[in-house]
Amino acid sequence: MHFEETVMGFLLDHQERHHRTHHFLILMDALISAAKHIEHFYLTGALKGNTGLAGSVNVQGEDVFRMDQIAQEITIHHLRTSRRVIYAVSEESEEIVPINPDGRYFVYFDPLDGSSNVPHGLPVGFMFGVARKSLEGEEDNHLRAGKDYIAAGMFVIPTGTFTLALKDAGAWRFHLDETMEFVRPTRILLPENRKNWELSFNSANRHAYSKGVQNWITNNESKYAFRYIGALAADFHRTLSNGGMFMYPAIVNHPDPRKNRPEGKLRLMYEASVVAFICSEAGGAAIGETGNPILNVQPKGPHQRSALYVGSKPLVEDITQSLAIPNPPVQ
Ligand code: AFP
Repeated sequence: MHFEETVMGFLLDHQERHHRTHHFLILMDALISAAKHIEHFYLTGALKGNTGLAGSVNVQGEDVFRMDQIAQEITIHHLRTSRRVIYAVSEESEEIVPINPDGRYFVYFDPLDGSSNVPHGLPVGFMFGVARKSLEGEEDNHLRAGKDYIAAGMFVIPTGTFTLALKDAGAWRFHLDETMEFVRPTRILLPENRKNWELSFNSANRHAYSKGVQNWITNNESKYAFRYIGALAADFHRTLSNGGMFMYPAIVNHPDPRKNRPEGKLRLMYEASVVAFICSEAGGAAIGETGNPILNVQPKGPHQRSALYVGSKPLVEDITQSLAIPNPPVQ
């Protein structure tokens, strides 16, 4: 028989080797339990009538699905019982959720990202970033920039894959086994060979991107395969494995100016910073619309938005040149 190393065994070893506390393990156990619980509900979503709308809108003004509510309830429950979390920021809650003043961590999460896939039972993400409270001196700010996260991860539900990045310790992928354990830690490094690199963006928006980005796409699209699932965790999972770039540029040239999103669409704390952190541990890079590193962006609010270009360094560096040009003519 062949037995695999579990995620908990991997993390225990990691903590011990770095002389770290058990608190992080308890938090990780809570997040992993939440993900398995969400996965369970998602798999039976259609049969149990849970794939429809809940009848409310969230803080972003978007329709909330019943599954969004279920995933939020599950995650908050597990974070509470861990007793290790001070505050949580969730896509599903306008206000920052106070959990336990004696906790040690801040968790920023989207329990079910990629809602348009929910009615079809197609992949969605459970994405999270973790920061630790200041252990010396006063707590300055519980809304941390990505560079101050200590870990970030994404479960692609219901595919049984989990990617976890640990500060200065790499990005790792795990798979769910038949006993519902995440096993087989596998180091993820973006491939340097361009052979399988892919581009991923919502092509329906391309004429609304800045002229620099439109030109870049025109000059580069034929060199790479193109894939788009519509759920960041699933699309970025491919980018990490195959190399290339995922982007969600700012919308600045929409024919209906009211639909412009100069600040970008994705949420900084639980989408852009999460994948930027993972990507950096996998040897890649992530920038915003002005070419600024996503990891350096200090959030001003829990639900701040951001444009995002993330993936293999040569592509991210290359598109930075196009972002720097104010508004060149489309070629
Ligand atoms: P929802 O959770 O509101 O569906 O948003 C998902 C998401 O934030 C991200 O996961 C996708 O990459 C992106 O939006 C898809 O957006 P488009 O539907 O505009 O392509």
